[in-house]
Amino acid sequence: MSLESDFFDASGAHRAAELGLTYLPGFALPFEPLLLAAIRQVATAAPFRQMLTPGGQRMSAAMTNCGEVGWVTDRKGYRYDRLDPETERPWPPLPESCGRLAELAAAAAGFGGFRPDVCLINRYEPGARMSLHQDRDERDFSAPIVSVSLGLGAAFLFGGLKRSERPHRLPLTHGDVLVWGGARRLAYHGIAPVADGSHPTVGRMRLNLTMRKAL
Ligand code: MD3
Ligand code: FE
Repeated sequence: MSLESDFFDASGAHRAAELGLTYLPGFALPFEPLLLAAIRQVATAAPFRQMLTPGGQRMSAAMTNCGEVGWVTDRKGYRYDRLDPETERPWPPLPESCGRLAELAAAAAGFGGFRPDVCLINRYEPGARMSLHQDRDERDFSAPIVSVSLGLGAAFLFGGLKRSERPHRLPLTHGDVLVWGGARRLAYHGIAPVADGSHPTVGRMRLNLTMRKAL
């Protein structure tokens, strides 16, 4: 059996726990209207933009942030910044609906009292992807990361602590929530190119929210 097969079969929950993540299928569905309204509001104040990597490549996913800080990348590097470099103003506040969802999901995964201070929002149009990387710009790796997928589905690539480990492929769909904590917090991960399609409420895109404690 290949490493990439049937992650979410009958034994999926067990496999997920082994890998240091908690999969909560459909957990965000009751929050969908609140989340979509929140994303629209954030994007009005801090528009989605395709940032430049330190190597000079334009990212294919467009991003924005809300919260006390926002994750940014440019020729100078990756970092969290209190100001949006596009508007030179603070990022819009983290909507209450996002904070509450993150706290509920983290608690369901055994991380009580999680209070995110930033939500990074990624927007993938068909063909956009995110190559394998680690999230290590946060100060405290003991805090979990809560991720919410909306809109078009995508294959999530979940590797090990070394880039050379072959990643598992996990299909993520609208409303799915994942909580990453513990040993796998620093695992390599990415998103395979998003296939073309249209989601009934979100349209021709995939949206991903990651709620984090950066400070
Ligand atoms: C596993 N986003 O924004 S979310 C990112 O779907 C990012 O847009 C992807 O990777 C997306 O940095 C994946 C799931 C995720 C987020 C953070 C993680 C998985 C993670 C941190 C550690 C391990
Ligand atoms: Fe990441």
